[in-house]
Amino acid sequence: MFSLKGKTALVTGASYGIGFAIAKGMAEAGANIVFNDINEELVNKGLAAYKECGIEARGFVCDVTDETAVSKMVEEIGHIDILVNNAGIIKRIPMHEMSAEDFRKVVDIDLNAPFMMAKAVIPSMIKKGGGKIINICSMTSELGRETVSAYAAAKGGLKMLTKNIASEYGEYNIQCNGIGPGYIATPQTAPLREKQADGSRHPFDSFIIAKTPAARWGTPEDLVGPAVFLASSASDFVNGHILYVDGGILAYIGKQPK
Ligand code: NAP
Ligand code: GCO
Repeated sequence: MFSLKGKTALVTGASYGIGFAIAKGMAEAGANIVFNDINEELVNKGLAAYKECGIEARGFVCDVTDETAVSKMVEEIGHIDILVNNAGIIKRIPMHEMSAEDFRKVVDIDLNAPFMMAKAVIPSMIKKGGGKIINICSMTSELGRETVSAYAAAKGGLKMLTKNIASEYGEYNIQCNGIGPGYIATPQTAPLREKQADGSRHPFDSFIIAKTPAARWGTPEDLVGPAVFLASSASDFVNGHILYVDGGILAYIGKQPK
């Protein structure tokens, strides 16, 4: 029931990071992988990385905020059984210092784009008798923190978009669920883990370790099993659920500082 054999999975922003790990895991479960990224250099880097893992992926240059480009890419791919809305950015700026343009850019990529991607693939999923949509949400779909107002607003919206797609298209055997990663060691969080000048841990690194029962940062590989589960027939009666893969952060008040 966890096999993805014969399925076509499109993972957005998957040249590296979480998207790459999820796509690689889905390929190992039998899926045919298609991915996009924002420029040719990244797509070529991704193609080479997939090839190194023995995966013949198809790559597209497509900015997920450009609806015309999204429609063209989806048309070129043909039927998509599994869509993973992974592409995303964050801008860490105190809200009162953040420009409206920066706020809009984050919401455009992290919320508007998953809407446009899902809108593009759903008609074919309905025709084919079903499909799987997985939106990559966040701890900030539930919790806020300083400097991430746009990102939290977008990821909170993405949680509700996930529930609404589940509600509107469940009758067509389309399941739409979210994955809410905890703090994962990728380029996106690298600034939060940088060693200090004196060689000590970044304060945020220590903070996250104290806030996570697993006492570690997650890795992109930690998300593969949950993603394969939500992409497979094993989750055909799971719909509108946000599966938090956070090492227990959301369950834990946090360790008393020493
Ligand atoms: P990442 O390392 O920054 O990778 C994001 C990918 O999305 C990059 O390949 C990026 O390309 C691509 N992308 C950005 N804007 C795009 C656009 N307009 N069109 C197409 N592709 C675009 O991020 P990550 O850590 O792997 O995170 C992946 C997803 O997980 C994001 O949605 C993120 O919000 C979410 N997430 C991450 C964490 C974490 O702790 N890392 C936790 C929870 C959720 P560029 O290289 O050109 O930017
Ligand atoms: C931040 C981090 C987080 C993670 C992730 C947590 O600055 O707080 O980047 O937002 O990326 O979303 O789930």
